[in-house]
Amino acid sequence: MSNYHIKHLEEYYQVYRKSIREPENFWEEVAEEHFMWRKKWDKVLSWDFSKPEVKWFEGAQLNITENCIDRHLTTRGDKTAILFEPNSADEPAQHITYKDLYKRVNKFANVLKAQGITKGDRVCIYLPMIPELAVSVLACARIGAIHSVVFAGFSSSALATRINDSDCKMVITSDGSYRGAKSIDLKGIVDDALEDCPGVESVLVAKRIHSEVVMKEGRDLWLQPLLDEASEDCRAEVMNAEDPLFILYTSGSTGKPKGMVHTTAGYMVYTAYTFKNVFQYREEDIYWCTADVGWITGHSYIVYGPLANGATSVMFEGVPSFPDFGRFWEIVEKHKVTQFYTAPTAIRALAKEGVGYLEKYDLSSVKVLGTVGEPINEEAWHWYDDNVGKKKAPIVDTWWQTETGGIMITPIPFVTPTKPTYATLPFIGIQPALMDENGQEIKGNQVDGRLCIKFPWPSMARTIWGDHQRYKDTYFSAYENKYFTGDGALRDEVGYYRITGRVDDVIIVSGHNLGTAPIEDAINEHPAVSESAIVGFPHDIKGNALYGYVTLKEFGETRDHNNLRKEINQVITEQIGPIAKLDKIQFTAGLPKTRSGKIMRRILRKIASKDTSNLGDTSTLLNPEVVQDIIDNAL
Ligand code: 7RM
Repeated sequence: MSNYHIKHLEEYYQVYRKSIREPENFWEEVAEEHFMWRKKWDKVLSWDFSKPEVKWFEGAQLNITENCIDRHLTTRGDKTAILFEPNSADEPAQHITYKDLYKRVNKFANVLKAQGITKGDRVCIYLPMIPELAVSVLACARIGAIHSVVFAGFSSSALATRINDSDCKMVITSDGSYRGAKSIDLKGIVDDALEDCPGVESVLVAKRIHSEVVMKEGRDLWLQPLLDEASEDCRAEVMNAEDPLFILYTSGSTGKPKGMVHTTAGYMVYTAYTFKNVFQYREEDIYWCTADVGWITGHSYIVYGPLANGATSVMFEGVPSFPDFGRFWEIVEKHKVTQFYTAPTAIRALAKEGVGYLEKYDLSSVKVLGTVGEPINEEAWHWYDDNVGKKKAPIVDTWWQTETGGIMITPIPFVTPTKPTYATLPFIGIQPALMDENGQEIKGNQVDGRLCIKFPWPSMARTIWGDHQRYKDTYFSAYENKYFTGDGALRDEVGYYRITGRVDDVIIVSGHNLGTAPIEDAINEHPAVSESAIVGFPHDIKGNALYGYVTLKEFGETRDHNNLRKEINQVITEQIGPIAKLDKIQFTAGLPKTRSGKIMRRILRKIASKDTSNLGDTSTLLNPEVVQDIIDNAL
């Protein structure tokens, strides 16, 4: 029996049981048979969730790029590794073969070295979805530098916070980026950010839109001339299993973003193994994940997981609506995409435009459909199933997190019978638990609770950069000896899981996680604002949208409210990015607070969702009179 490729349900249960009963033997076999090691491990796993400390494959040595590139050269050298589809449908696609990728990554790695980057240094990557993004990620990994990719939709101030938090020495960016009909001045954003980043010594700039940019003498360098001069060979740095591979920031419910640290061997093994099974990947497939490499989905399932399997991974620079809402389907037809992985928010946005855009294209190549990022509603699930998969391509609703590194709860296509809105069964090696309010595990089926994981898995984040205590407090303190996900879930009569959503103050808008606190902090910077509270409310396309309750200082009251709304969204755009803009802003005389001064978001959430029939217990409120006023003026 092959543990690596699961092909039917009986086999899933068998392999699952083995992975739970003998996790070390199980993962050792997977690691042994499918990867290239410079040195094997001394110990498969050691762990202690009370510290918390988790180590996989301790003592092993490897380089992940040898697994993602070098070892494919003899068997797949001329196969396309990255299939780049540009923003403009008129610009030709680029087929980057494994041989090409090898050369490009090595050249880039040599440029990094020549600029003084060495093992353990942090490099911030702020690039659009162009090949240089994947190449620079791999180039860092080649020499053991820790990459920190920041999604190129974040503002200069969000970028600066992330650069400084992990003390990045270098930033890799481009002159600008294309996004549909627009272009964005990325270099200008980097320049603004670097005003506040004294630790950055150099900036490498790729040319994408050929705009005029200011190059700062002694700091900024054009990338291409350096690459032209660099050698195509770069020895891969020998890394220890637990050496950090990358940092990726995710927003928490409070405080600054958390730099999740992922390490090398476990991350590689788990992302490769999940990729193979969750997408039932086969050699001749053309796999496309529409995420941005700026998010964990892009790290694990555009770059590392697919390349570790020698797959062809499509990388799309553009947006689903440009030049029109048929773009995704045009690309599927053009490249005969076999696996298509996207977010519910994209599905809803496309569904709204009607099936006309789909009908123009031949989608018969599609075998597997995937979703990720937020709960998928039943209507969107059926639309996807009926119109894109024509009821023949199973939908894998994959639940996971930046922190988990890889897919955790998911159907295996053609193996697990799917059920709309259910992520179904835990993946191999994953031990979920539902917990009640009192910290007890809820056993049995047809129950709901807070979702935890009871046992380590290879790709879990090991810490928060620079703040291990926060890692412990956030994930390992709510329930003893368990990883707490921050999500609620229910388990149905056959043991299938349905993720019901966040139980903390993180709101997922169009698949982007937004913490309420940083947005409130941004709003409160506006001189006319006294205080604010943000809640989510249901939105047809975005899943959730943001509703802000804002109280003004006295002089603010005399200002034009629509202008103020614009200014508040402007501050948010500057501090965080346009993704965090508020859909609705209600100016209120006060915010409902408990006697201890906590804003009662529960009430505000209900008002924003137009569900005021039962506001629950308001007896602990310090100022119950504001509630009626807020209801009367709700938007
Ligand atoms: C991969 C990713 C994590 C949060 C997570 C959930 C939500 C993700 C699903 C989902 C329901 C899903 N990482 N989430 N996938 N909710 N069904 N299939 O999205 O760090 O950006 O977000 O996203 O709340 O905790 S993430």
